[in-house]
Amino acid sequence: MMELYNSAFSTCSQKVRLCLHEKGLEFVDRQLSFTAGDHLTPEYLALNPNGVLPTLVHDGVPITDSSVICEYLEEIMSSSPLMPTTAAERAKVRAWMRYIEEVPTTAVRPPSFNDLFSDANGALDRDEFEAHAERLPLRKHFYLKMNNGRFEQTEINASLERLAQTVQRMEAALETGPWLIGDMFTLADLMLIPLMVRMDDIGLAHIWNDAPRVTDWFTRVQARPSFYRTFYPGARIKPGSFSIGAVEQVAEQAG
Ligand SMILES: N[C@@H](CCC(=O)N[C@@H](CS)C(=O)NCC(=O)O)C(=O)O
Repeated sequence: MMELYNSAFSTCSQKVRLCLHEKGLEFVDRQLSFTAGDHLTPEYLALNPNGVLPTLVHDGVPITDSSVICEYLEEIMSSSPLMPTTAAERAKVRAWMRYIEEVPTTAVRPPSFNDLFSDANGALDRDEFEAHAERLPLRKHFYLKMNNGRFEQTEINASLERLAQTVQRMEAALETGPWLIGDMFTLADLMLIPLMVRMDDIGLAHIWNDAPRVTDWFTRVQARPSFYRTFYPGARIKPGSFSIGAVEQVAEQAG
């Protein structure tokens, strides 16, 4: 039995939901609320001492970190593979995964936080805010960079530069597409989907205005059944951005 402790709109949770749906695996959806502090309770910290989502519990064993969970699922479920057959190609996927963890996953956070949580974080006075940050096992210093609930423009600019680099690298890799590693849809593609969705939702889709292969790739990923199962109503943060009809239309067009 698999249980996924996750949140509808957390990008890291979405990575794992995509992977579970790609593999057709059933799971119990355990939704936690950040605002209620569900990720910081002693019970959850016993599963994931980092106090972040997601965590997969498989037959009672907690598995943490979205990339690790996806590789774990790949190991235990060989059907619908998301890793290539040769060691050299698997190394390429892993290199993408490390890059994705280091660059776009961290870069998308400051603009996301400014867009999504600045009102809630800004409503706290500095003492309350620091007390909250103090409770975060992994993210205290990340939170403390915010002032009045917002990251400074210099931080946002650095994020935008790093996200643009990601898109440029995708555009170059897709020359031999349709996927990042050639013919096969792999964990490298999968890990980027929630980040691109988030960029789209917070008004950063212009970053791939001049990247036609990335634009096509983004249309193709939205045609996969795993996409609309992962981004169900409420799982995207742009109001009204989700409509099953629109996604199905994209799927039809993509054939
Ligand atoms: N490396 C971890 C990072 C997980 C992570 O940062 N999750 C975010 C949601 S996407 C979170 O739980 N943040 C908690 C917070 O901001 O307090 C993974 O990929 O699972």
